[in-house]
Amino acid sequence: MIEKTAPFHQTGKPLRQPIVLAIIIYYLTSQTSLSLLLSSHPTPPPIPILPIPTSQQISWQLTEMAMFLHFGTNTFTDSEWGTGHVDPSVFNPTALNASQWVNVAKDNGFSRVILTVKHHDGFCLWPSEYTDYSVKSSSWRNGTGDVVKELTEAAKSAGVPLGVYLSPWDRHEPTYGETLDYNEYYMGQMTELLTRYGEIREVWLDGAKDTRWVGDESGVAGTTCWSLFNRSAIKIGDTNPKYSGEGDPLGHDWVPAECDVSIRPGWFWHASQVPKSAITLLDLYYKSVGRNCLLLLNVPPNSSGLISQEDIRVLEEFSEIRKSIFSYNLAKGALISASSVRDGPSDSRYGPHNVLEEGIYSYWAPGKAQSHWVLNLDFEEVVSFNVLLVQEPIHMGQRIIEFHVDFLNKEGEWEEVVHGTTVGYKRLLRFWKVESSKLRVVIDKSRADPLISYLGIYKDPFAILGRVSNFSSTSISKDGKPRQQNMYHNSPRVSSF
Ligand code: FUL
Repeated sequence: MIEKTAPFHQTGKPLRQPIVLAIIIYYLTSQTSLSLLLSSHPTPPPIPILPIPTSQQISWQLTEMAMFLHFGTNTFTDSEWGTGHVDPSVFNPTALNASQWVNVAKDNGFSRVILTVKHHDGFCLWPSEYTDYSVKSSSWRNGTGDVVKELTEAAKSAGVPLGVYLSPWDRHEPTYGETLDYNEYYMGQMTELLTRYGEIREVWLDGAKDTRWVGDESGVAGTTCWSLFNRSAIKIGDTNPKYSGEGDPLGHDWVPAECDVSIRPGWFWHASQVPKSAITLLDLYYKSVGRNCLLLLNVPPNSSGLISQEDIRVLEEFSEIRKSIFSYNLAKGALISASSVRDGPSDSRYGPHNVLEEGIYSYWAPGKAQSHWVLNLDFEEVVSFNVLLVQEPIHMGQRIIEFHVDFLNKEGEWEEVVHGTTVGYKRLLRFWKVESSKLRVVIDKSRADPLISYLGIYKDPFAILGRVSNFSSTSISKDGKPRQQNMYHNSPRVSSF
């Protein structure tokens, strides 16, 4: 620039051109976007909006699904809540194999297992020093067995973290009701569990602090589900299902929700009960993991000490179905653009292509202080899909309050496909099948600049709008394809389920 202007001075010509140039440069550089482009400093990352999760809470949430194992004297007495006075000799799982439990969990996408080491009847699955009401008084392994030890070892060798459920309610222990004595008894047992068996990753309790119970035992979260929450609003034994199910957009604490549900009608195994279908489990997956929650699915070992084959078959089908739906993200075939990008369009750190990178740590961030936030997907050909997946980088706080998706219809007009509220770690929405080559995700309302870490669109051939009972006769073949003709509506609708 200096070299170029020098000849004007040398020839003694008036300085008019350099002045004009300087004015133009000054004018242009005073415009925000260009000044950003010319600046040698990148725009710093957006500031997280409080509350945010701890690293343990993030790891917990990323696991998506855990397996609950209800097992104890109830397994042998056909009951759910044992009286606490059943003869401990009834406990005799002759074929018990904790490795089978762990492998069934691991092979089917469950990243943790949680065992009822003591349920309400007070019977302990480990030889506690504080009571005789335990495996040591049972016929199993002549009273020398320890289920917690066997499971810990199996979990460790499979690399699956283990949690324990130590019921505070104890119908056997005579000190129950004497607050101090029972608390000491309970803490003594907890100490045994946490000191004898290596790492216990989770203690599952009602009224927990870092995560919350979603408020029902059917595995279903609210369609709006914030991880934001006020711990002070919780009263033990007095859950407000709506508050727990939806969370609190004004909450000061980060307390994500967990949806617990059993694969069978009861929590414990009963010879007369059968597992839910894989399609029902898929529906629960959409309504728990797909609503920013963790799914804790109970799969109770039977009286021989094994997970029943019929339950395993369902879990395998469930796993196949998830793979067949979610293994290919159709959005990968699209050209993605955004209404704006933080740090300017040439910067790749916050560009829209980040939404196709798996995981939560890279994300699309729009330009600062915008109020119009859109991600456009342009396909070369028409694609058909009926599921949308959106994820937020939750370490930056949960932001999105409302969003919707439009597609370009045959008349060349934008038409709404689906409307959703919160996103959080993961949001899945199902809708009538859409066929189009252009769609856009529009964020309508957000607590701060919205950030999106992943966007997926998929075809779910198992989806039938309506009540889940409609699914029950649908079964799938070994290759994961439905055996029954699905009932798709021809035109898209503004609805989701
Ligand atoms: C409830 C218990 O009463 C049920 O038996 C089951 O263990 C469930 C997970 O928690 O509070």
